[in-house]
This record gives sequence, C-alpha cells and structure tokens, in this order.
Amino acid sequence: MRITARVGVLVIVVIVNSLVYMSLRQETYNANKLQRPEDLEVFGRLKRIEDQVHKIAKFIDVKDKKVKEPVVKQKITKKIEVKKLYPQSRLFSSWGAELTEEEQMEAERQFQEYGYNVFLSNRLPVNRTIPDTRDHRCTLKIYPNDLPSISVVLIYLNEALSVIKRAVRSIIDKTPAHLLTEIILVDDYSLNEDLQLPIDEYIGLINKDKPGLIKKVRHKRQIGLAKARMSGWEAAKGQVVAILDAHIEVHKEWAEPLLARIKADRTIVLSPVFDKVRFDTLEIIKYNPSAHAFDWNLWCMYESFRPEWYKMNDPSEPGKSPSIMGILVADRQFLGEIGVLDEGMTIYGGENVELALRVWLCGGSIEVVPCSKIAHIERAHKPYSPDLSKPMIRNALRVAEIWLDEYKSNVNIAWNLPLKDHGIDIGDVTERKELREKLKFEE
Ligand SMILES: *[C@@H]1O[C@H](CO)[C@@H](O)[C@H](O)[C@H]1NC(C)=O
Ligand SMILES: [Mn+2]
Repeated sequence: MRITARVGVLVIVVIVNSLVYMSLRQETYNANKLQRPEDLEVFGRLKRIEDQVHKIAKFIDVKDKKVKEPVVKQKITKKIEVKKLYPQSRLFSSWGAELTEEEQMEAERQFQEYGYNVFLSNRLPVNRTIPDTRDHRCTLKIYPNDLPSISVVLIYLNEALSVIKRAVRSIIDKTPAHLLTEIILVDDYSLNEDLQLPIDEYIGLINKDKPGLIKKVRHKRQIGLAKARMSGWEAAKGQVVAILDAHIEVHKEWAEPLLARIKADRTIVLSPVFDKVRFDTLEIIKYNPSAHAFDWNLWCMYESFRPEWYKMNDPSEPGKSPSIMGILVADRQFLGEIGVLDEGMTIYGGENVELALRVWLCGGSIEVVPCSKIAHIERAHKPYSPDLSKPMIRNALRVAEIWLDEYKSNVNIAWNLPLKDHGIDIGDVTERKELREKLKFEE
C-alpha cells in the first residue's frame, strides 16, 4: 500500500512540476500581453487544475506520514485550522490563511466585485510605504527647478474607494506641490455606493487643506475609456497632462523625469514604467523598463528597446517606444494640436495605438522613462465587462481603417475575420481621416 502511495506521489510531483512550469510560462506571457482577458481565463483554468493536483498530492502525503506520526498530534493541528471556504478562488491561493469564515466571505465577495483584494486594501494605510524599484542612477539625477506644471487625470469605473484614495494620496505626497496643478477624478458612471457621497466627502476634506486641488468629472452614462480620457484632458489646466488609471500608486520622484523630458521637447509623448501590484497580496513586483509595442491585432505587448538603448548601458535613460500601453503623459497643448484621442473608440482598447501612430507620423515621438515609476494593480478579472474582445476587435478595425491603408487587411487576418463583409460596425471615421489629411500639411 505504502509503495503504491509513493509511486503515486512521484507521478503527481512530475505532473505538478510541469504544470508549474506551464503556469510560469503563462505568467510571463501575461506580463508580455497586458491583461488580455482570454489569456487570463486560460491562466485561471490552468491554476485551478494546478490547485487540485496540489491538494491530491497533499492528501497522499498526509496519508503517508500518518503511519509515522502519533495520531493525537494530527488531531490537534486539525482543530486549529480554519475551514477554507473558497479553495478554488485565486484570491486565497497565497493569501488569507488566517481569516475567519466571515472575513473570507467578505473578502471573496469584494474580490468577485472588483477583481482585486479590496478587503486588504481597506486595511492598509492610504500612505503605505512602497519599495523604491528604480535603478540606483535615478536617485543621482538632478532636474531643473522651473519644470512645467502637471495635471493628473485618474479615470475609473466602479473602483474601490480605498484604492482611489491611495492613488490620490501618493500623488499629493510624491509630486512637488508647486508643480501639481490639480488631480482630476473622471468617473465613467460608477454605480457603487462608495463613489457617490463618500468620495465627495473625501474630496471636500482634501480641498479644505488645498483649495481646488481635487476636481471631479462624473459622466451621466458610461462613455468608455477613450472619451473619459478625453474629458479629463478637456478639464485639465496644467502645462502637462498625465492620464492614468485610478488603481495605481506613484513612486517617489515620478513626475520630475517626465516633466524634464517635456521641457526639453514638447513633442514627446511619455509613459512611465509600471510595476505590478499583485491583485491578491497587493505586493509590488518590480518590472524592468521595456518598449511598448503592438501586434497585428493592434493589441499591446512589451518589446525590447532599440539596440542603441542597450549600448548606452544605462537603464535609467529614456528609450524610444513604438506605442504606449495606456498611461499617457504629454504636453497638454501639443496633444490638442495633434487631435488628443479618437473619441470614436468604444469601451476599451484601440485609442493608445491610434495615438501612437498619429504621434510618430505627425512629427512627435514616444518614450518610456525608467526613472518615473508607477505601481499598477493587475486585476484578476475585469468585473464590469466579461467579454472585452468585441470592443477590442471593433476598435482595432477602426485604427486600421484610419491609418493602415494597404496593410489594413493584416488586422482582419490577425483577428481571424473575413477580409470583406465582416459585419462589424466601426462607426464614422470621416473626422479622423480629415484630421489625418490636415496633420499632413503642418509642421
Ligand atoms: C501616514 O500618515 C500618517 C497620518 O497622517 C502619518 O502619521 C504617517 O507618518 C504617514 N506615514 C508615512 C509613511 O508617510
Ligand atoms: Mn489598469
């Protein structure tokens, strides 16, 4: 009997190892292709299988050990263990072992609603300390005193209030006060209770200290990411505008390297480097700088910088980038001159690639700035829209129609769509095509 169990354990160890390897590969893939929902689903499935195999392995292990250990001891450890209510939930795979059943229920309910650990977020200080993940050379850099001012726009839809508070707090604490014009909260029609009166009370509290610092733009219906970002840009008064997600925390000295680049050249559109905040433990995982690219799906991924950047052998230096993933920092007026963002993009995706093509084709450039770091929560799932692939495809086809001319069918092929009569309504692109023509003659 014991020999059979040992052979069983061995076989399972091999399976576990290969599953762990596969899931690691999957994780790398996820890091490369940021938050594509279909990838996450595969990853989730893989993770569930892995968890089950782990459980079986443990069970056999316990059976095997029982023979050696006194029975009484086994019983005592059993008694203090709290029942795991959600063994399948990704929230509890490496967090929450000490929670009571009631706490587990609350944490799981909030996790399902938001896609990250709100239970923990509500219990961490809003001004928590995060590790400095910058290259050491960043701490030695000296920036000009007369940098341009900055408006920070935070876009959200049904975000947890404690997460927004942490973003706001980090921006106030880590941006030089004389450079921070305002923080603009853009609410794309959130329905949760916290984001009605309670957030206004919070804004009032901060503005009592610093009049007019926090502004709120609330939309009366959901208008989608591109339009919401556009509305933040419209409200902004600073010389530079930074358009961010609201599930972020900025790092120390995040603004100065960006503002210094724009002071040197107002036609550069910038992205900071993201660190990943784990959705379960909210720990920060350092990401190294890399360029933001896109494939023929017109979806974003990380890519190497050009060889020149590596030859400099200084990872604190900005590197040219084909595109931006999402977070966007630019001279407010320059952005206006080239047409800000395409408001014809619906719900999610596309607007960043459209901007990138426009910037590069219209006399500007894009850079990733390693000394500017922002910690960004990667959700386990996007709770408000289970299937984002529809708007992603639609918006990609829209970018292709405006910019890709004879190459546009590559996008159809990438998404596995017929070259003609795909039946997807991409909206009216007349205005954007006119903009393209108009921008041709400027400079
Ligand atoms: C966080 O804020 C509290 C209250 O204002 C303050 O006492 C504490 O020193 C702050 N912690 C950090 C790390 O800044
Ligand atoms: Mn995000």
